[in-house]
Amino acid sequence: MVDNSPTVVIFMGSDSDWPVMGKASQVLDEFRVVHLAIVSSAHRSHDRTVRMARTFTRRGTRVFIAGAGAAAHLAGALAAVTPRPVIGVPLAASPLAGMDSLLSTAQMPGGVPVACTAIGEAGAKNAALLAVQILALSDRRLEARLLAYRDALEKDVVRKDAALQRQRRGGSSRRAPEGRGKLVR
Ligand code: RP5
Repeated sequence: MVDNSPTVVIFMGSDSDWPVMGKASQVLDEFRVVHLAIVSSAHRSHDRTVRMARTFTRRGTRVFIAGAGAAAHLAGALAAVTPRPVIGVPLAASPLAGMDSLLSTAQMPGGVPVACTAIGEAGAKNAALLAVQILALSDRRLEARLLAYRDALEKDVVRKDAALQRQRRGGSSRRAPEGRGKLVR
């Protein structure tokens, strides 16, 4: 969903980050959260990034998500100029495979926090879910969608476990699962 006063803005340091950060956008779409995705670097277009963060803050954006790789200062640069929560997603974009961006995103000095998720796709997805959780604090309908999502996650695990148990019984309902421990649902 695209809007001039988006509830969430996803910043990316480069268009090369989109294949991963698109997962965050997909989650926000699923939860019907109005958002924008923008390419703007903390280093290559610093002034523009700061200007945009200030403009979106003024327009009412509630949460910022920042995905960047290598020396990932994007989330920190946003957090420096907005009082709104900033969630950083470290990306694997250099020979250090994301360890560089993980540390440069997470290791903020005291006083200017950034919430930091896992490296890569799981982190992008979780950044969006965390944003939804923050928004759900003051939105009961969003909270209901979140609870339904969690419920679906659990059902999926139960379904997968049931399939595993069927497979291990080899079709017989009387044989116990083999292996070191019995799997319990
Ligand atoms: C970071 O450098 C970007 O966030 C990206 O992850 C990485 C590489 O950028 P490109 O060289 O692909 O533009 O600033």
